[in-house]
Amino acid sequence: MSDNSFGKLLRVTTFGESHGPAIGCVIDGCPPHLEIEPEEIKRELERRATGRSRHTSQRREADDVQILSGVFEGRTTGTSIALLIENTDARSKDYGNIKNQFRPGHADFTYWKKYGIRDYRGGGRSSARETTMRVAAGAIARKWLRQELGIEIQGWLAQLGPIRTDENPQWDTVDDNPFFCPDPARVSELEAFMDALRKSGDSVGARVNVVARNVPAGLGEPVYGKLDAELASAMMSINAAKAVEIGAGFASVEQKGTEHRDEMTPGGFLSNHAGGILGGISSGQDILVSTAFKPTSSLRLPGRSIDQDGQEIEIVTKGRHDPCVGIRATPIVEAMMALVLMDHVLRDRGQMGDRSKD
Ligand code: EPS
Repeated sequence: MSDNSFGKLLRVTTFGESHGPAIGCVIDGCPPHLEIEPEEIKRELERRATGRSRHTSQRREADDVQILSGVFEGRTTGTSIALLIENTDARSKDYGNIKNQFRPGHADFTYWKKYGIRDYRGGGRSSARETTMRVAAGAIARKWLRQELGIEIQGWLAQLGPIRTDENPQWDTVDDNPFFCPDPARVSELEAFMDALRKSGDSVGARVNVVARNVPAGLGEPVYGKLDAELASAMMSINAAKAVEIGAGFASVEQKGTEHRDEMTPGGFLSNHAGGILGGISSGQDILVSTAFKPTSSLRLPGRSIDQDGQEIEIVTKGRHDPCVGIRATPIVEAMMALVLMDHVLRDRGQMGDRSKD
């Protein structure tokens, strides 16, 4: 059964292919009276877009968003919000030579195995172009969370290939460089690394972290709608995501209980190994999520593969690809955090009432 929607009370459905006429989404369940202008969505889209630095794909989309419904005189009306962005810079001929071939490490093999038909142009539905609509919808969720509960969401690049980037974070500098690196002292190293990588024709992975601050205790729906389970699912649904950690994550394997437990005092918790979630419910601490993105699989370096007839081939991908898709992932993980949290605030209110008015 196909599944292009997520969320329960805030439900987002996305549609569109990378080289189709347009991509779009429908957001159902946003409460009325939220002020929202296209420029506010556009600001977030610009942060994610390709072609804004030499370190990303050079495809140059305007990403002008049209609000087709659900907003009247600058405010949400409570009806479904439809957003549309036209694709204006697709170059489908770049894909002509691999239309019957599978890129190793790419979804085009499994899409073919599953559906038996393939939109080979730019990866079709499996393209990272799809993440545009997550960010558009996330801009609305982010604004609602800030206004309603003062929740602030901040993402950043934590590691690119071998380079750790968040040992000395200066949070107000994250948006000052094309990597979303929180440490200005590491930016020139990242630039040099990426320039050499791009020249070599290879790609690399990255780790992107996100924190949500001022999240009230009580969000999360045990046992199958735990907040951490749904955050992990949301992050893993992003293209190229390969691992998600909440709080201490895999490091908790080596921790002792006395180290991992977040001791409590009348003044609050003394640490945050739990990543702000206990038993699937937010504790009131910062929510910490870390996502690993694999190296991009569209490479101009030749590799061994097969074609749709199962014959051995040598594959070379042309086109304008990201040497590190994780560079553009920060706005996407922020958007997914916002969408999951807003859905959970609405779900919590459905059962428990409006805690902010207590
Ligand atoms: C992508 C390949 C490139 C990127 C695209 C994601 O597309 P194309 O081959 O059509 O130039 O530009 O990213 C976007 C267009 C975007 O807006 O994120 C891929 O294979 O995932």
